[in-house]
Amino acid sequence: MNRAQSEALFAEALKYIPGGVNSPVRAFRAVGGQPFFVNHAGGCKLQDVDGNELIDYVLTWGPAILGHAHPKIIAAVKAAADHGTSFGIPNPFEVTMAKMICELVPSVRKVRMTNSGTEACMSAIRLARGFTKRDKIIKFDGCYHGHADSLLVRAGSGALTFGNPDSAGVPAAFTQHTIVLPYNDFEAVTAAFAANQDQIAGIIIEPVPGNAGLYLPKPGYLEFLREITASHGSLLIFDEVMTGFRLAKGGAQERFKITPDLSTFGKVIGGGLPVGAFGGRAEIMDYLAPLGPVYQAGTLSGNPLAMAAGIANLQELLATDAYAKLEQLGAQLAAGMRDAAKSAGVPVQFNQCGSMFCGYFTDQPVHNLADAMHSDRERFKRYFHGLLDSGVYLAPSQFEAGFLSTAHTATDIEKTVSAAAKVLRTL
Ligand code: HOZ
Repeated sequence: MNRAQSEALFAEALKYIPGGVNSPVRAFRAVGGQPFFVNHAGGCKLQDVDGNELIDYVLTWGPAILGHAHPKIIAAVKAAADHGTSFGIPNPFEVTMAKMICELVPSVRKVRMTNSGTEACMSAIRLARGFTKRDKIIKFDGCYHGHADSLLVRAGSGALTFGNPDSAGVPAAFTQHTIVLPYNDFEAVTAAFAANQDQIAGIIIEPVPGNAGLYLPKPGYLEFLREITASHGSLLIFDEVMTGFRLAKGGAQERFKITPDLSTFGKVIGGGLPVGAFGGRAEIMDYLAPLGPVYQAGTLSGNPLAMAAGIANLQELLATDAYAKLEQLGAQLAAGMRDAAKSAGVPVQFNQCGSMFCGYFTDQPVHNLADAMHSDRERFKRYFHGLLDSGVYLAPSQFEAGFLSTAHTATDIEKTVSAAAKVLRTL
C-alpha cells in the first residue's frame, strides 16, 4: 500500500507537533509504524491522502454513528455557519439540544453543554463533590474519564496504551481523594464504602468500559452500584461519553435499566464537532453557577455549529431504525469474528455490546482491566497491520473499543470478517 504522502506529512508534523499528533493514540506507537493522514471520509470509509480506502471501525472515536459526512449533518452545519460560528450568548440550538437530551435520557432533568467529554467528566465530579460536600470519588481501573487531573489515575485509553495510567504532572495531592477499584468487583466497592464512611461523593463509571478495549458489566453489578451509592448518600455518575445515544437511544442506562444521578456525554451529541455535556437530577444541576456555588463555564459551550451537528445526528438516529440496524451489524460482526478465530485456531475473546466491540487475544474471558492485560499485544499488532493492509482500520491500540455505524453494510462486515480470517491464519 502506497503511503508516501502520509509519510511526508508525518515527517513534517513531527517537527511541529509533539509526537506528530494531537492525541497520543493516533501516533500508532502501540502498534508500530506510522499514522496515515486522511483528507476525506464518507459513510463507513476513510480515504487517506495517498488515495487508499479503508473500512473504518474507529469512526472518529465514536461520534460518526451515521457514518462520516452524513448529508444531513453537513447541511445542518453549513446552514448554521451561514449565521455565525459562535455568539458567546445563548442561541436557540442549545435549548433544542438540551430538550432532546432530557427527553431521550429520563435521568437527565437538566443538562449543561461543554466542549469535550473531559470537561463534562471534570465538571460532573466537581458538582458531585459540591453537592454532597464530600471529597472522595471512586473510579475503576481501566476506565477513562478524560484527562482532568483527579481522574487521570489508573486510566484507560492513551494513558494505558502508553503505560502511563498515572500521568506525570499530576501532583499526588490532586489525586489523594480518588479511590481506584477493579471493575466488576462487588466486594472492593463494599469495602471502600466501609473504610470511607460519609466521605464518598460518588462513583464515576463507564457503564460499559470502552477505554481498555471493551468489557461488560457482570449481571447485577450496575444495580449494585446504584444501590450502594444511594444507601450511602453518594452519587452515581455514568460516563456515557462513548455509550450515550449509541448503545440505545437513552444510552447504556436505558439498555441496563439503571437511573444514575448524573451522566456525562460527548461524541454522538456533537455529530463530529467538539462537544460534551453533563446532566442529571435537577436539584443537583441547580448547584451549578449561576444558581448555585459550583463554578463551571466555557467560551464555546453550546456552540451553534456543534449543536446543529448534534441535533441533526440525533434527529436522524430517531427517524430511522438505526438502533436495530446497529444491533444486527454488531451481532453479525461478533459471530463472524468468533468463527474466524475458531477456524484459525487463535484464542480470541470477542467482546461486543450493540455497536461497540473489541477482540482480545487470550483464551480467558475479559471482565476487567486485569483480564484485558492478559491479551497478547504482539499478536494484536500483527493483526492490526494485517487488517490495515487489507483495507480495514481498527483503533491502533488493544485498549480501545471498535465502533459500528449505520453506514456499514452486511457486505462491509463480510469483507472485514473474511480479511480477518486470512490475517488470523497468519498469526
Ligand atoms: N481517548 C480517545 C479515545 N478513547 C482517543 C481520541 C483520539 O485520539 O482522537
